[in-house]
Amino acid sequence: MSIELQSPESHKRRKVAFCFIAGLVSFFSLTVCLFHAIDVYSHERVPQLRPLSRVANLPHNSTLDPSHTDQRLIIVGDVHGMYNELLRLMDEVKYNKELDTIVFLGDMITKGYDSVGIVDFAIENNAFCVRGNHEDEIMSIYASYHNLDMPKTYPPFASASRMTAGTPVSVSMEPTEGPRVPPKNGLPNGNYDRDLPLVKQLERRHIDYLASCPAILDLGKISKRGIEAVAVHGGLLWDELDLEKQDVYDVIRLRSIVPPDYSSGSEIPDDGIPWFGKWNDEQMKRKKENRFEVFYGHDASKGLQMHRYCKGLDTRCQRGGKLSAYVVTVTHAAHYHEELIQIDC
Ligand SMILES: [Mn+2]
Repeated sequence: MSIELQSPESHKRRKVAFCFIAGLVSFFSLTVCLFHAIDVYSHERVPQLRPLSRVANLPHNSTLDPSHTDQRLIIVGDVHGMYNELLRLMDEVKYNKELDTIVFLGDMITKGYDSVGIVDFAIENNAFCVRGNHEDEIMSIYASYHNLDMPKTYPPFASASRMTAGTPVSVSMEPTEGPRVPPKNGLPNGNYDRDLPLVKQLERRHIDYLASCPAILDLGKISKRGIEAVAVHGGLLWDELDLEKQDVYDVIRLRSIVPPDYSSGSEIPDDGIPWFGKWNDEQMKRKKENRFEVFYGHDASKGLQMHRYCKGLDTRCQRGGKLSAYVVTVTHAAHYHEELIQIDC
């Protein structure tokens, strides 16, 4: 048995090494703490999301003015992040930023490959929008990720507001209520795992743009028939004349109306009957001044729908369908031309 004696030099070297390692560990811990602190405090600095506005009007300078020729409204169905396809559609309609106003019918984002690109395009081109269920879900996930209050998505009542370039102003609201359907994991029907990578890519200007999209956008009297037109993502319930009193949850998600009286909605495509058939029939029974033509998306299972009082433009681009635009042009004083333009995806 032998005992190895340490020289005073090797003892000192060990002390130095120990101090060095201890210092490294402390430095590492401090860095980790610092990153946590930055994470927490940067989240706390993010302002709350703007609550959903129920009804907004397209501002006068963006609504077709019957005295100005060549102005156009380009109403675009569900894009779902299909950026190159959107650019191809804009080429096909010969989009002119000076004369044309674009309206997106919701579900601009998720599923496709470049949702951020779509929102950037919308911002750069002062496009208008309505909120789709996918924008709604992204709001919730964004709020959850940034420790914000859950967006007050379903206000029971809000007065009409005006929008300027995608931003509604002077929105007044009564106190709000939560989602009508119990949220899964605190989120209304969102797919957290699928959508979190997109949420992380969104900068504040993107989420502010999406938050500015109202549930219902009143487009004004844009047809030669002099009928008021509105844009929504899902649909409208035929038995409620007042747009302000339409149920916002339905407006964003409606696909069907259910028996016995067909006055309540469902998200399931073939639950009862399609909302738009009943809507179309009921408009004929209304006085002309109470009729609405509805442009909507959301129901790819029914595909393109061209009825007198409702036009469905979700043609499932993200699954190899088409991307659709309904283009309304003032051809000469108080004359309108309407045309469906599609591209293959
Ligand atoms: Mn949808």
